[in-house]
Amino acid sequence: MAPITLYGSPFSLFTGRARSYLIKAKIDYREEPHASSHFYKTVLPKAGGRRGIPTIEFANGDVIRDGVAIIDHFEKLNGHKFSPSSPKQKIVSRLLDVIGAEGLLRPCMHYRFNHDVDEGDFLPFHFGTIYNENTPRGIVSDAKERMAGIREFVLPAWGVTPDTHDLIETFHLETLRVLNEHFAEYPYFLGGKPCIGDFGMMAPLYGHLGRDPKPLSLMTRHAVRLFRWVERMNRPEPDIGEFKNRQESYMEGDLIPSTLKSVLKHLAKDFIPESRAACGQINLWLDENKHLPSGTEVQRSVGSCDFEVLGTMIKAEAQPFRFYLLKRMQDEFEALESQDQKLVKSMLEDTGMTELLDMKLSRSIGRDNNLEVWV
Ligand SMILES: N[C@@H](CCC(=O)N[C@@H](CS)C(=O)NCC(=O)O)C(=O)O
Repeated sequence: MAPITLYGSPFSLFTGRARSYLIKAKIDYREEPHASSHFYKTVLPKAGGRRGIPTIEFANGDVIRDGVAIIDHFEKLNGHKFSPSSPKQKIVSRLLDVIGAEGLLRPCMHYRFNHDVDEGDFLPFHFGTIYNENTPRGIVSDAKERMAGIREFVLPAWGVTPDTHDLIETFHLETLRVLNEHFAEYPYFLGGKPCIGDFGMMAPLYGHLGRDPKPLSLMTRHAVRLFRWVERMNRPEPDIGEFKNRQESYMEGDLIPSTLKSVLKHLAKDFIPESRAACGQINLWLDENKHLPSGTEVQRSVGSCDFEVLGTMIKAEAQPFRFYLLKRMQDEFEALESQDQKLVKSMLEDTGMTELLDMKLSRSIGRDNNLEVWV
């Protein structure tokens, strides 16, 4: 079979998740920048007109836009190889996916734009490659101008302002610590092979936090076992040589080990207050926008919300996509037998995550023509 084309970029957060999946699933692909006339003329119209990476193109010309849809596609084809089937692990896999892909963007944006922006050509080079068709002043100076714009206008949308810098950094160091402790014991989140949640967590932990100069130096200094997980996730073999247990399977007995519970407990301190506030804001917006015809494209954000994390107030945009992913966890939970639901609930209680089961949008999100749409 001819290789598929992965439109992406080495420093892109969401490409990191899809790429890791393709590597682990041993799917032949070639990665290319999306700044090309072929992408704009041929791929973009089939991607619902929404420019974004990752997007993949098959040899027959079919296109899938969005990392979630790409992974869904291959999971279906390969018999859900990376989807655990026992109740607690199933839920934790979905939970890590949404936290990774949508809930850890503040440190990603902070370190990239408040620490690394003046670190030589590292970032301007990468930005240049995603916009390289229109660079009247040359790739590097054009990229620098774009990056200054992102710093000024995009960072606040994620809640990254001078008032929140200290919190973001302290929180991130604790994230490194708890993840490092987990990966000192286990090669992947759920044992000897990656689950969907591992791929979700690769989004922030590779492209930004495990690759940009400053956060990479923090990771190598404070969290070598986490660094090894990042490496491992980008290799086709299991890469678990330093572990005694070389079984390539999820932990037995539907175990969620205490090291993973500590990770979830820590992440809940940021993820829960933001999700609660965002859910309220999006539902308010949906109430005010009842007239939207079914099939309307879902915007990245619909207003902003305020919440408190460990004593610091944060204002960030409320993003429906978080709830598109969270619903997958809720759906899995609702499909469980009531005995299993009890086990899952008690595990979620231990980690401070129970509230997530009830955080629902009043209108659901589907997909049409490669776009997320209001149903
Ligand atoms: N929900 C999408 C988000 C993809 C996304 O926002 N990607 C960013 C880069 S990491 C992007 O494409 N930005 C606009 C661009 O580069 O054209 C996914 O999971 O794939």
